[in-house]
Amino acid sequence: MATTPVKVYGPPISTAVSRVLACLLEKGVDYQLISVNMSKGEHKKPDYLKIQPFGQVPAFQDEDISLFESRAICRYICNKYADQGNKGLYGTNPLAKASIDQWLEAEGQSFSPPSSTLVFQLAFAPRMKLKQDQGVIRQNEEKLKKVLDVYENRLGESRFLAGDEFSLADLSHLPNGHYLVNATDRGELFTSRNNVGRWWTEISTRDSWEKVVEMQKPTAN
Ligand SMILES: N[C@@H](CCC(=O)N[C@@H](CS)C(=O)NCC(=O)O)C(=O)O
Repeated sequence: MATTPVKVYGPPISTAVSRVLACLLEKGVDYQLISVNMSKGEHKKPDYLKIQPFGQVPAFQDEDISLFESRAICRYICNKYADQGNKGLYGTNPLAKASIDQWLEAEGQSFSPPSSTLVFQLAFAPRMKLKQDQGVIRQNEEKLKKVLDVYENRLGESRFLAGDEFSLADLSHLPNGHYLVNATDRGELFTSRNNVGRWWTEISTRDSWEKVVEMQKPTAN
C-alpha cells in the first residue's frame, strides 16, 4: 500500500533542515519538501507557528503528527521506518542505541554550539554584511578544538563515533561540519586530526549527504 510522503518544512541550506533530509535519504523515506521563505518571515507567521511554536525550521509532519527539533525528528524517522533503508542507522539493540544517543547528545551539546557559532561568524556573517566578532571566533575555535581532540581519541578506537557502523550520531555532524570544511577557512580543524579527517572523508562522501549538498546549491533560475 502506498503511503503518503512525510512533509519537511524549510530550506535545505538550513543546517537543521539538512540533518532531517540526510536522515530521510538514508532511510529511503518518501518526503515532500515544503518551502518556507525565511527572508519574508514565513517561519514567524501564525499558521507556521502552529507546527513549530519557536518559529524555526524545520517542522515535520507525518500523517496526523507534527514535530519540531531536527534530532528528535531524526530519531522518530528511524524508529517509525526501522525496517527500511539503512536499518542500523539508529541501532538495533538497546546498547547500540545508547551509544548512538550518547554521541548524538555530544553533537548537540558539545560540538554544535561552537561549530554553529563559527559557521555563522565565518560563513554567514560576511554574506549578510554583518560584522564578525573576532573574540567570539577565538573563543569558539578553542572550544571546538577541545571537542575535536576527544573525537580524535574516540575515532582512534572505532571507525565511527558510536562503533563500527555509520549511525545517526555521525550523520548529525554533517550539516555544521560541511559548512566549516567547505565554506570557512577552518577546515583544518578537521583535516589536521588524522582520525577526524579520515572519519570526515568517509561520512561526507556518502550518497545521502552528497544529495543534500546538491539540494543546497542555488538553482539556475
Ligand atoms: N534545535 C533546532 C534548531 C533550529 C534552528 O535553529 N533553525 C534555524 C535555521 S538552521 C532557524 O530556524 N533560524 C531562524 C530563527 O531562529 O528565527 C533544531 O535542531 O531543529
